[in-house]
Amino acid sequence: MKVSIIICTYNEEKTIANVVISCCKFNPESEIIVIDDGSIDKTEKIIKELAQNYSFIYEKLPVNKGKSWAMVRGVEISTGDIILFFDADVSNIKQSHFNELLDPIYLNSAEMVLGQASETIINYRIDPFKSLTGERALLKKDILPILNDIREIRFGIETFINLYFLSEGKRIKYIKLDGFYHPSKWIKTSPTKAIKEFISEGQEIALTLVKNHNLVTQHINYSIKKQVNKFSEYFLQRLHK
Ligand SMILES: Nc1nc2c(ncn2[C@@H]2O[C@H](COP(=O)(O)OP(=O)(O)OP(=O)(O)O)[C@@H](O)[C@H]2O)c(=O)[nH]1
Ligand SMILES: [Mg+2]
Repeated sequence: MKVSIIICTYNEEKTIANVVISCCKFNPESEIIVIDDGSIDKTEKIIKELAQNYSFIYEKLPVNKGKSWAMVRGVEISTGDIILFFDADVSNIKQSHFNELLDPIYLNSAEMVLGQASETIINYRIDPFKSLTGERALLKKDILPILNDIREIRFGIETFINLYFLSEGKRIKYIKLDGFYHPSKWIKTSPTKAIKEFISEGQEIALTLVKNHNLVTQHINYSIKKQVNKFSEYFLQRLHK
């Protein structure tokens, strides 16, 4: 199965080169797609220089459209069967991280794999935001039906994808990426900007949850049904003994 790695970037001049190089170097067989979400820093210049030595697809959106728009655009132009979304602000990327993210999909032991940086300010075990990670692998065919629903929901996209997969009863696997570093926005920007971004992202996520309560209900129904089935199987087995 062919893999398309989609890197969405918005003003990540400090980290973009290393992310693109790592993706290319560790995945020579994969298609690498960089969607530049209208960056106004040195991102474009850096990427154009990289294109002389590395092979990847680069598309720049004329204006900033938000993370979800960029991710959907990446999927639309991808040709792989497996999609691996990869944030552009991360570092300490190792070959093993790609294997860990992709193997469960190859082996059909999960329909979506969510990678979590070990190097963040919140401990992996208790991080309430770990399901909103930017490193996620899934089958393209599973995300195609919701492309139009997620295009404009900006930072609500991860919440929507998670809810959709849960409501469809798909298996989600969490993995810890050892050594992988993801800077929080409190480190990336000034405190005022970080607070502003935190509030607007929170609103986008909350709005996604409220608007898609049907998916939440569907997931709850699915979980109840699964539990009931498990119990009935257990009792039937006991009865037959
Ligand atoms: N902030 C932001 N990031 C974007 C946008 N479009 C694409 N991105 C990329 O999406 C990825 C995640 O963005 P971040 O701002 O780091 O958000 P996050 O990692 O989900 O959130 P924090 O951990 O709270 O910082 C990065 O690779 C960005 O460059 C956009 O419109 N705004
Ligand atoms: Mg980030």
